[in-house]
Amino acid sequence: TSKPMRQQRIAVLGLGAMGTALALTLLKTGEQLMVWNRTAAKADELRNAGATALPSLAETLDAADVVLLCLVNNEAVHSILKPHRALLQHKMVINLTNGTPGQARQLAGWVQQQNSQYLDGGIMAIPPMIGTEHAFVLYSGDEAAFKASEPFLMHFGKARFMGADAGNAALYDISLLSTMYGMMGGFIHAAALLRRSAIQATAFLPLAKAWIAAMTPSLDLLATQIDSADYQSGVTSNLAMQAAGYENLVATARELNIDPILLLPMERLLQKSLEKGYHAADLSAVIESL
Ligand code: FVH
Repeated sequence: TSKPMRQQRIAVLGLGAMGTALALTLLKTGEQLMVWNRTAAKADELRNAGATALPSLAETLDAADVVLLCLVNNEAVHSILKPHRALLQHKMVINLTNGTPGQARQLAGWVQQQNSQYLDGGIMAIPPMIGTEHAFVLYSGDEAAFKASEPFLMHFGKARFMGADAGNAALYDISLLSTMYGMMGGFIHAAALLRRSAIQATAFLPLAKAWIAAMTPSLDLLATQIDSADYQSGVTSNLAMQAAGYENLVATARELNIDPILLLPMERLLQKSLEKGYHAADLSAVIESL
């Protein structure tokens, strides 16, 4: 008779808002889980939910097959793993900490030197979304590690493998966050303008959402123009007109004594684009000035 395969022992390191959400999700799916956090008290909730919290990081690493990290940044990841490098032999390291593509590649190289597999991840969700249909997580690095861990990774949200380059997940993650911060920064600036007239952000919200939804399809044309470097094809709103209109965004902020700091980089890019002769092109042409 053949022995049943031992279940992989997963350790979640980092029990902030996100690490806790990840660990609770795995516990709900019946995974045997070890947890560790620098501030030990944060493991209490998970211990009560059925996780094992060993007294030290060394004991946790020693007992784990899969080491899943979710810390504040990659400096913290490296700083906790480095002193225990000898315990990382033949493990699977899954790092869901936000970082740069370069950091992910460096960590991948370092983990491989310890004879372990490295998978980097970018979580596209906030903690309450983990385990819901709206969450997705981007992974890159060791494909065999991804395939082997997919059965539990899929519980966090849709799991998408972005390629063998460990930096890819971070590249897409940062690109999506850049898109998000542009939108949120714009909304916060708008709310500051409206507040001058005692208009609540919540009252403005329906209009803002309708406008964002109406404008989202225009990304299709922008993307096509960028990929072809033909910034004039299909243009309906030329850059000279947009630059003139944009001046009113900055002027309105100043008129209302609102710092135009969030608007100024785009104003500068529009001016640079005009200097380069892109008067008849679309907004996509500003990419040439980045
Ligand atoms: N929360 C979110 O909305 C986003 C969603 C997308 C993904 N991010 C990234 O997830 C990582 C963790 O974020 P978080 O929300 O869990 O953050 P915190 O609640 O602030 O917890 C931070 C944990 O990191 C530990 N930590 C910090 N410094 C160190 C260190 N030098 N050594 C060891 N651990 C460290 C901290 O421990 P403690 O302060 O409780 O002792 C927490 O466990 C992050 O990359 C997001 O960008 C979240």
